Parts: sequence; C-alpha cells; structure tokens
Amino acid sequence: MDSSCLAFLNIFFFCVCSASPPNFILLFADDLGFGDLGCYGHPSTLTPNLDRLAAGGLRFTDFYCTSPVCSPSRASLLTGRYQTRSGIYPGVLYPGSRGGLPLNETTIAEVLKPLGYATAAMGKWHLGYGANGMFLPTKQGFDEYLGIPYSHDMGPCSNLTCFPPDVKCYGKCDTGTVTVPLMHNEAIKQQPVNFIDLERAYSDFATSFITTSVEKKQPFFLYYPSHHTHYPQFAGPGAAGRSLRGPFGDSLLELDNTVGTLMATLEKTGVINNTLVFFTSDNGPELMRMSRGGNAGLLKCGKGTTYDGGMREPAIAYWPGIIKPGVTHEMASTLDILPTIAHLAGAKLPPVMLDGVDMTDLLIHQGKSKRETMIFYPVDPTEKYSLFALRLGKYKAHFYTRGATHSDTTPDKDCSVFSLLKAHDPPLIFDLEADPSEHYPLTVEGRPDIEALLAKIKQVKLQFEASMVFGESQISKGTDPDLAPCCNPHCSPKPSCCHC
Ligand code: CSN
Ligand code: MG
Repeated sequence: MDSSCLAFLNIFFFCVCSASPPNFILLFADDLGFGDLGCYGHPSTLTPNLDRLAAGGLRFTDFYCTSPVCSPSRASLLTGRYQTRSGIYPGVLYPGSRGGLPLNETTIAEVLKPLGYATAAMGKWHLGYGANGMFLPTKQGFDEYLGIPYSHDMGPCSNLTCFPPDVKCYGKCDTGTVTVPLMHNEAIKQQPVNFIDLERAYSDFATSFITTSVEKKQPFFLYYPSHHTHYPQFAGPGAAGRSLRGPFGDSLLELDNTVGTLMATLEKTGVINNTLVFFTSDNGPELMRMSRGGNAGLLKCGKGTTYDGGMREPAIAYWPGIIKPGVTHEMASTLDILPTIAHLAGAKLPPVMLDGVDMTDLLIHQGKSKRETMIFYPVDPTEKYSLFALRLGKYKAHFYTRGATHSDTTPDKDCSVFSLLKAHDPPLIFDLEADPSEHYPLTVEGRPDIEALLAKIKQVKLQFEASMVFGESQISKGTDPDLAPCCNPHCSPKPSCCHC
C-alpha cells in the first residue's frame, strides 16, 4: 500500500473511530517575514521548536496572508473572507476605534462551537475593542481570552519595560493614549501590562486550557496570535539576551519557547497525534525598523506593500501520523484555514461568500491546492482602485505598485514611501517561480503567450471583482478616546489615570 493510501486510511480511521474530533492550535506571528525562521534560511535566528515542526510537518513556500497590515489580515484568517467583505479596512484598528470585526461575521471559533469545542484566544486580538469591549474575542466565539486587544506600540512606550531593564525600547510608541492593558475575557487584569512576565502568563494559560479540555474530553481550539515579533520587541527572562540576533531574535526566541511549551503539553496530555498545529504570520516584516525589524528573505519589500515581501509568509502545518513531512510549493492562504478546520472537524461552513478553499487534500494526501488565485489588496482598498495585484498560478500581475512607510529604509527604492502610487497598463507581470524576487517583469509586446496570459489574468480579475461586495468600512468609523480600555473608567484626567 502506498503512503498516500495509508494517510487516507489514517484519516478515515480517525474520522470513523476516533472518540474525539481533532484539536486545533493556530499560531499567528506578528510582522514576521518570509526569511525570519531558521527553517526558512535565516542564519542567526534561533527557532528550534518551529524548525522541528517544519521538519516533522508540511512547510509552505507559497503561502499568503491577505493584507500587508495587521487587522485586515486577522479578519481574513478568522473568517475565511477578504477583509473588504467584513469591512476591516483601511489600515488598522486603534484602542479607541468605534468599529471592529462585525459580530455577524462567523469566526473559526464560532464554526467549532456547535460541535462542543472548547475555544480560547491569547495574545494580540486587533479586531476591535469598541464600546464596553463589544468586539472582544469573547463576543466572537472564544470561551476565554487573555491578551492585549491591539498592537503593543499603541500606548506610551515609556511604560513598556524592556528586558533587561537597561535595554531601552527602540523608537517611539503612541503617546496620548491609554497605557497597554492586559485583558482576561472582558476585564482589565493589568494596566500597564508587564511585558517581562507576559509570555509566561500566556504559556500558563495555554497549558491550563489544554489540560482542562483534555481532562473534560472536550476537543479544543487554541488561537495564539503572538505579539512577537512586532516592534517594540520585548522578551522575558527565558529569551532576553539569549539569541544571536539582538532584540528581534530574542522576541522570536520567546515565541519559539512558547511553541515548545505547547508541544510538550500536547505530548504530556496524550493528544499530540490528534491535534493539528498551524503556524503562520499576519504580514511581512516591518523593514523601517532596520535591524530591529524582520526579514523578507529573497522576497521584494515588506510590510505595507503588495509585493510578495508584504504578504508571502512562512507557514507550517504539523500533525504527526496524518501530515507527511515535506515541503509544498502549492499556493495556499490564511483564507483557507477556516474551510480546512471546518472540514477536519466535520463542522458546517458559514452560509456566506467564502474566499477560502479546503486544504485537506493538500495537507493530508499531498494533493494539489484548490487555490489558483491570490488577490493583493493594499492597506487602503477602495472599489475605485480595486485590487493592486493578482497571482494566477505562478504568475503575478501588478496593476498598481506603491512603496510604504513600513518598508522604508530598504535599499530597493520601490519599497520606499517616496515610491508613490503608480498604475501599470499593461500590468507588471512576474513569473514567481523563475523570479520570486519580482525583479524582472515579463515583456508583453511581441509575446503572444504572455498576451494570452494577460487576457486570462484580466478575465480572472473581472470575475473576482464582480464577486466582491465591499462591506461597510469599520475603521472609517473613527476613534473616540473614551472608548479605549481604562481600568479606572470614570477617572480623570484621562488617559494618564488609567493606571491600576
Ligand atoms: S500592525 O502594526 O498593527 O501590526 O499592522 O502597530 O498601519 O498605521 C500598523 N499602521 C501601528 C501597526 C500602526 C501598528 C500601524
Ligand atoms: Mg502585524
């Protein structure tokens, strides 16, 4: 019997005979680039636990998130839909944002709840806080939440204690806003949060959540969107000063340590063979931070741009005995995680237009991806400009290009904020297999084959655009400083009195 057949029997056996549907752990790094992990070729990074998952699981070379910034990317991950549908654009949510991921959107947690799953989120939410915390994870299908509801630079940096304490945070954070809170469910547990102890709090929370779920014989879904490796990097005693790569490396090592703890907990509780662990990142590296930012490897530009460096991400799927170790060059996306988890759990898909496709075949049977296209929206998508780029098979066509502040300081001037919006007609077309760095656009004129490809790309673009209905922008609803989380809600003067 060949191995794909064995794998099929495995999954068949597990579906029919297993007492419990599979558990899911979804790990989501922040601003981590394509070139940042040891298993993606970074020479000085220390990521032994993620490298071990890659060696024993499926490592993706062509995996995409849906936005070169955070909130929209998270909206797509949790709903299986482009951010334009759910309204998580333009840009990102802020502590006092009025909007958030609309409550009628169905998240992965909500897909799993009807099947009796225990669900928990820990880390960076960034899908809204809103009036009285109306957009927190506990309103979106998660039984429990421990974390910071947005980016940790969205508060005064002076309160962000780096470790060791004499290592100052690098650059500026947001002043004039509340200090960064740590929430447990809908309550503020600490404000300002203590970053040195934070990772320990997460790993204790995760250990307890997994152990309790296993004891209760309840299948579980743990979503861990980490603050690492977003600026300003921090690390507690288990990682600070222990990498070869400075503060960025320490931050990444701290995330990797937690991955190690999670894996040890799965082993100890005996569910390692019944748990799919999936790791990826929300957007490309914030190159403007220079050596304290991430690295896109050989991909062009980074965060904020629709070049591959902004949106192609490391991704690893690990499930011993079910997922065969290897590397896949098939195209896949964060959009595909919801349909895949739904299929593996035997859950119903939400009755809405989904952009994700089921990856089960690719994960378990070394099959082909059902994904043929990937859409690249800028940080500020509009119906007028529509998509900036589209990948069809191995080809990527840029209809618009633009640099970004977040990718500034890169030697490639296309990444710079001074590279203003530029329309391309015909679009710039790259063969990403021959030229993953998007250096050499293909010539269209006098090349009937490329002309035919272009016609096909245009047709796919029109078809996609016809299917896209922009949801009401949640981020354009603006901010109200009074909505920002405050542990002392009626105090004055704000925001400085929000300190408990
Ligand atoms: S992000 O980073 O939230 O990870 O995308 O911390 O786009 O203006 C992005 N932005 C603060 C950030 C601001 C962030 C922006
Ligand atoms: Mg981010």
